[in-house]
Amino acid sequence: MKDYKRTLVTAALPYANGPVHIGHLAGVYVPADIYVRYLRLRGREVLFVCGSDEHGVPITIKAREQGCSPQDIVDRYHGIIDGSFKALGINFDIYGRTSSKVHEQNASAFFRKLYDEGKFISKESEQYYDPEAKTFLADRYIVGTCPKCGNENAYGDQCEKCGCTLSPEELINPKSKLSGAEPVKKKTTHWYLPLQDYEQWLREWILEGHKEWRPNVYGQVKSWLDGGLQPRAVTRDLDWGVPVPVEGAEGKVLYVWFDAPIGYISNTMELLPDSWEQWWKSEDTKLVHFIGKDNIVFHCIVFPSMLKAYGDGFILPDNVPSNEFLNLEGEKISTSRGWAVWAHEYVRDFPGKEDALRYTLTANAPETKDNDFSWKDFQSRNNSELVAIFGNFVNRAFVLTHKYFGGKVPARGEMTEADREALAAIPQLRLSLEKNIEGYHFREALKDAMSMARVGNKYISDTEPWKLAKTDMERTASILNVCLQICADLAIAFEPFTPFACEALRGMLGLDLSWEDLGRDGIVPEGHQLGEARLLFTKVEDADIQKQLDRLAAIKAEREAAAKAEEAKRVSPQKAEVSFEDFSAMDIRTATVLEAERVPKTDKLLKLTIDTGIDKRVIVSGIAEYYSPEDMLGKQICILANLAPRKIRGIESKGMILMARQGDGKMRFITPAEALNNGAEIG
Ligand code: B3M
Ligand code: ZN
Repeated sequence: MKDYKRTLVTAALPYANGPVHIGHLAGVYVPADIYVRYLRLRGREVLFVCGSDEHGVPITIKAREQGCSPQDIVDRYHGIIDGSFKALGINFDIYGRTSSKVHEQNASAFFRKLYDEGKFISKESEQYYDPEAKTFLADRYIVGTCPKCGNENAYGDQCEKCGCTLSPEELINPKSKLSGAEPVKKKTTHWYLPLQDYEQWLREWILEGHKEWRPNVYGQVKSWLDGGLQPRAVTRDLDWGVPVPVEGAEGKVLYVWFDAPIGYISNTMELLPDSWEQWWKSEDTKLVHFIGKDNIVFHCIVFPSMLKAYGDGFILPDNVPSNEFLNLEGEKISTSRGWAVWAHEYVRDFPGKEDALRYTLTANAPETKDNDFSWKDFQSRNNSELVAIFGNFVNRAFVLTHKYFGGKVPARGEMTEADREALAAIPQLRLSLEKNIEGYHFREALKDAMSMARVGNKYISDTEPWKLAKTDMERTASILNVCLQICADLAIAFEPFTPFACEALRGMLGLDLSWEDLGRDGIVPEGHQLGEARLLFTKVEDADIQKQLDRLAAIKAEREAAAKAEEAKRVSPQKAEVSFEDFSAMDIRTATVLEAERVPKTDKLLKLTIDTGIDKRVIVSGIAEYYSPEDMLGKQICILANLAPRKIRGIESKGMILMARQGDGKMRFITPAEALNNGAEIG
């Protein structure tokens, strides 16, 4: 394993077109922060870089939807996102933004160097153009009818209703989202990075050189390489982004996925204008990219190829620990459908419980497969683990030391086997915790820290100092001395995971603790005066959880109602043509309902006795879901009188009531615009 002097940690730049949610936190930002906190605790030189990704089509769409500028959108969400990270203790050294001047200059210069050195290929292609808005249209800007499901609001790249991927050519009746005009094809030139030229090098660097990368990352890279790399566009026809620094390229900007990764470098430049290169161009720097699985290709293939093409000593990532996805209450988190727990709303609704979210998202982290977040599990993690084990142990140790020894750390007498065993467990768990964090296995590392808390909690429960104090204060003193050593261990071991509680615990201990103290016996010296005992964690109440569940239920109900309304509008295709003769053979009449009753042992059938003007007869009809017998009494309806009679549930039914059925299945009987005589002929 190479011995690096420093570590540069990047976390994927969140799009500033909305807040971050727990899926982002679990996937990228909490694991990255755990890793950086651990390195800082160990005294390693580390830089933690992130920032808002402020370009790209989704931001321009959101701006149009909200009738404001893209800059307004990114200003709003950059602030919300930055505030969320700070509130949750995710402490970047810089949280920059790609709409910054530094980034525009840097990204532009980066592109121009590759352009001047002929690293791009240019291709003329035909793109969709809005003749009225006089602008090229990204696929997202084209809407039309989905050929698969008939959804009239499908996008040029995807139908959100049936989930199929589309190209604008496949849309039926495509229209521009900007002007409603029908898009036309127009020639345009763009530049491409010929990724295929880097394939062999990527194989050697990753498939040969980084077999230790997570299987989901390694596997995805391998399948991309085995699938054969294609040239990737690095420019776009858009008016929001970094302008392409080439004469004649007006109206074109850098493609967001070319521009954003350079944002990592720009943010470092902004923070360290004189020394950024030691982080990005020194072999003594270990570079680690924390991302979600949908960003693997950009961080393992595209960005490294860009850096390789640029040369100038740029380093490549030593690892890209990408997580899978987190679901919410069994469903995929979806920004567009509002199915999410937004970080800033969590901070508002659960003040003082920032650790609880970090802890739960780490304990359930989707490190090797998608995982689920449920509010019940969150409550249980907080109440049964943080409060009942970690918090309870520390509280008992402090309260009893204050009660019996005035808060002074008591002397430790003769050690027993139980004392030695409890203290000896910590250094063992420390080794495992270190190995797990260094290997990016944060769920396992958290279990090691929790095991230390369980050791302490079991030790105090087994030794029961509160009972012993009645008869053997000396032994009580020894026990509490051991407990306080373990409290200090927890303050160190949990710092990467639950920083707020550990800050409070360090305050209560009144000690300056370093990672090297973890597991060292005697870190809490005899006679040392403890601070007041405070609860490190408080319970999550049922009512708090219910409020969140109700919020999600309301979102689901709204979504289902919208889907039903959408379904209701769906019109089935016209049936095959019939001749006038065919139609004339049907004898359709007005009739009035004289009696109505449910058909026993059925949910859907009503037995109606009607006056057709020709005769009185019985019709059995499947309308009980929509009408009660009382609803039908006295109503004038339309019937197909000469339908061959048939037995339904033993009842002879002569004819059929004409019903109108809409897309969602809702049915209504047909009645003449005004009352007519029964038997009036309908044609
Ligand atoms: N803005 C995040 C995403 O795909 C994307 C990351 C850029 S990191 C350079 O959600
Ligand atoms: Zn569809």
